[in-house]
Amino acid sequence: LDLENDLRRAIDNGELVLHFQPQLSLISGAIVGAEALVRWQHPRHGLIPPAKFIPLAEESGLIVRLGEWVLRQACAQNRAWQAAGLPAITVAVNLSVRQVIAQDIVALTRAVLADTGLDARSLELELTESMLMADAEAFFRVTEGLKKLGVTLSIDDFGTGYSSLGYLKRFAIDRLKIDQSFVRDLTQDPNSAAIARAIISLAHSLGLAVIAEGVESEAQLGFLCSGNCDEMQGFLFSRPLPAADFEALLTAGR
Ligand code: G
Ligand code: G
Ligand code: MN
Ligand code: NA
Repeated sequence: LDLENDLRRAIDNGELVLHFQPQLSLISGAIVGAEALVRWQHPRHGLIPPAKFIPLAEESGLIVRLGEWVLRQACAQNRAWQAAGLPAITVAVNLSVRQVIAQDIVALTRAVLADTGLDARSLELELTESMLMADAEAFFRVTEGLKKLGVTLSIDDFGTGYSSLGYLKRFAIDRLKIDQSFVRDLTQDPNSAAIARAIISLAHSLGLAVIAEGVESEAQLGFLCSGNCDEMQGFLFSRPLPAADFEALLTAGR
């Protein structure tokens, strides 16, 4: 099993696929976004989840080409949905530390938006606190550059990093994604509930929007609604779906 060589070929052979997980407004109940999550349709091993190959892609440097494919595919797909007259949504793409350090992500994003014809406002890029900790100067340049393009920027897994909160006002961040670990324990653990409440309050005080990830139960949803969280994403509403299934959901909600 030589996954690294296989992965190199997979990118060229069209074995990567994107799944899309709906993001819902807690005010309107409408689908307002989709997180693009990559999977690998391996010819012999079947569908491989990203946790099995993203780390490998990062170590080998393949993450640059993989990330470029994901960004291009996600933007092209969202543009196609818009062209088909479906309700306008934002597509969110995960960036990894290695990608942001190893390539000019601002130039790439500018080129992909131009090539696909997608409006920058229909693209969100998910950054992590680990990027900021790896290289604060690069993080500043990248967030400024992406902000100038008009792209929405979010912090993924918010609350799990070790960075100071000061960066939230220094950098051009638009949204916080409350990490799944806090959402999971929301209704059993008073500390997780307090943290989730504090993140929502912090976000709103700074003029940022906030989305909860990993919502699996009605009880969690109720907590988040009464706590004024803006959006939710999780298995309660839908797992990440192949493009055709996501499109059917979006069409049904039109
Ligand atoms: O879809 P799933 O829950 O299995 O994703 C597992 C992890 O893989 C998540 O942390 C997610 O952020 C990451 N991931 C999924 N797709 C991408 C991608 O296109 N690029 C990067 N860098 N990470 C991704
Ligand atoms: O790290 P990131 O936030 O990008 O990871 C997203 C991952 O979370 C995806 O792999 C996705 O499949 C997973 N995920 C999304 N919703 C839920 C959920 O409700 N419960 C659990 N356990 N995982 C979820
Ligand atoms: Mn994410
Ligand atoms: Na996350």
